[in-house]
Amino acid sequence: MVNPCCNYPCENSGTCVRFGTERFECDCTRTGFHGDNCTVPEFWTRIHHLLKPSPDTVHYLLTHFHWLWDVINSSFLRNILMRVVLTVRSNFIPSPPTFNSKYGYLSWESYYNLSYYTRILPPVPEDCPMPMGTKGKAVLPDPRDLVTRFLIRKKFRPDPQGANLMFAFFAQHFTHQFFKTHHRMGPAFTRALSHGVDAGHIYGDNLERQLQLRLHQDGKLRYQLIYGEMFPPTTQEVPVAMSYPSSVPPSQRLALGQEVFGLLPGLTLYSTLWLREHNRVCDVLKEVHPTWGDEQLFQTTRLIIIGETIRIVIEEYVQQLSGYLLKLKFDPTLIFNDQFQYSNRISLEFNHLYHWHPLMPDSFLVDGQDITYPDFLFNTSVLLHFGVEKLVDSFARQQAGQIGGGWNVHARLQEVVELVIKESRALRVQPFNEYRKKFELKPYASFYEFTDDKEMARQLEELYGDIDALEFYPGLLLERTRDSAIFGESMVEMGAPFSLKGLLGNPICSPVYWKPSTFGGAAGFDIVNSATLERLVCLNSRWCPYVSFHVPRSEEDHRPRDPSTDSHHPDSRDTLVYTTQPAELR
Ligand code: ACD
Repeated sequence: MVNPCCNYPCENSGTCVRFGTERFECDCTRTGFHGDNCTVPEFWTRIHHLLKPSPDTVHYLLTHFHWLWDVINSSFLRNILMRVVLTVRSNFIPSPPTFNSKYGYLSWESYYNLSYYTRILPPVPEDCPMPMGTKGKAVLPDPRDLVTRFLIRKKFRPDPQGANLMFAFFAQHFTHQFFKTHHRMGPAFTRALSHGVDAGHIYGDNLERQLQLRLHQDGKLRYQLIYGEMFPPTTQEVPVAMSYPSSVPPSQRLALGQEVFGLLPGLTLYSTLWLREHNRVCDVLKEVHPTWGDEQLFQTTRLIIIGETIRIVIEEYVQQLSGYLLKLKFDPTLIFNDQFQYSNRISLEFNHLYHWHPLMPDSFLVDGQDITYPDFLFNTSVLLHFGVEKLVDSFARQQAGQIGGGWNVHARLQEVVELVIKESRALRVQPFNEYRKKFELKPYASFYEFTDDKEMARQLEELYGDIDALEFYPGLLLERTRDSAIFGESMVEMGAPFSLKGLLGNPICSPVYWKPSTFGGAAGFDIVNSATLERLVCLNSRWCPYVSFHVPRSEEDHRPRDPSTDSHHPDSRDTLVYTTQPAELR
């Protein structure tokens, strides 16, 4: 007898419970619906649905009518709309978290065991007749074939919203603090046990690593000086485990918070910037708190770094990604009067969704030199050779790829993309259309509705047999993109809830923490409240390059920067050339 829950019979987030062999019941409690399949709306649900505009309408409004947004952004309406964005998005995420890859029903174990990524939808039951439930084919398409046919790049397609490589590397650097699959334990597990923005990619994901990376003096992190400039120390000086291939000489193995950040100069660049920022903030705090010891300076600086990160992510990174004309605002007080749980659990679906490999270009153009993948990967000398300023300037001027729409993944990344698909099968991730429903989007009725490319639709139909059997990750990457947008509807509507819940669910955003004393008083709180990508770079470099998450738009931005005239940011301190070196690093 087929498990009746394999049909996903419960709509509107109802819970399917099996009784005996043939019977099931949908638990519709607090879904706003009732009936056998939770399909009959209650009165207020009906009203709400009548009044609610479609995601496409909202997106259109948010990305058009400059004049209107100019008015809104400089009035009280900005705060009202930002509050709506935060609460509406966060409400999609169950909090406390629910399932994991082992438990498709609520259990204490899945709540309590932080080693698992959580799951928004339970796994496809083990006893279903088909891999995706009851629909589609008995055998899913070969991952290699799928990736080769629909995902591998033919010709580089830039992101129409203008994201650059500073954006792409930020995405990778920032997310690898909370996406850290524990490969030894398996794809269901994570090493990042705080499940959020904890700056573990700077300080390590455990205390032992953190203590190794710290200088134990004035709260600072260890570093090396090269021609008077601060860089991460080598693993010879700080012997933390890093994943470098044996070809990298010991003198070029940089010791970083995240084990894999030696992989790309863009990642070591951000690690260097945050290292400098951490040590700079320690100096600021020490000046106002001469009595504080190393530990308090370190801990308080870490909270400031987390705050700076969240501000940059919301006000610049998500701003760039969304293409919204509403000026996004990081202000935790906006939701202090709303019901909101200050906690977060990273989900497997969020991890899969965020495999944005199409962002990567065909090669890397640094200071006029075209660097190919083999010369770029694991080459820490790129950073040491060009320096922070030239790398930022170059990455900020180079376009990143469009994420959605298919055929835009560089061939070097083929295996990583295949791995996402293989993992999602091993962990029995539910079909794309089930996730569409979970996030209150209409499920696609056919492959021809899903993509405008008729040939792609035809082939997908042939491979999957049924639109309701299309997988989650291919669905997100192949869905038709919105006009002039980086990706399609589903990536935004599913990605935004995970993101905003994760960012605002951070303890520093709670009423208990969000006050000056948490950050060492006004000076520290000011650093959090004025953080920008430009300040992160220009307060920690010798001259101020072109810095942004988008490629140059204005003539001024196109102008080459000149080290002799583009000197420090006006309020930068004179600590950029480091002359003192602690004894143990000399
Ligand atoms: C909104 C804001 C616009 C959202 C646009 C796109 C969202 C798509 C994917 C995720 C985007 C950003 C991720 C940023 C931060 C992740 C933080 C996670 C913290 C644990 O319309 O609501």
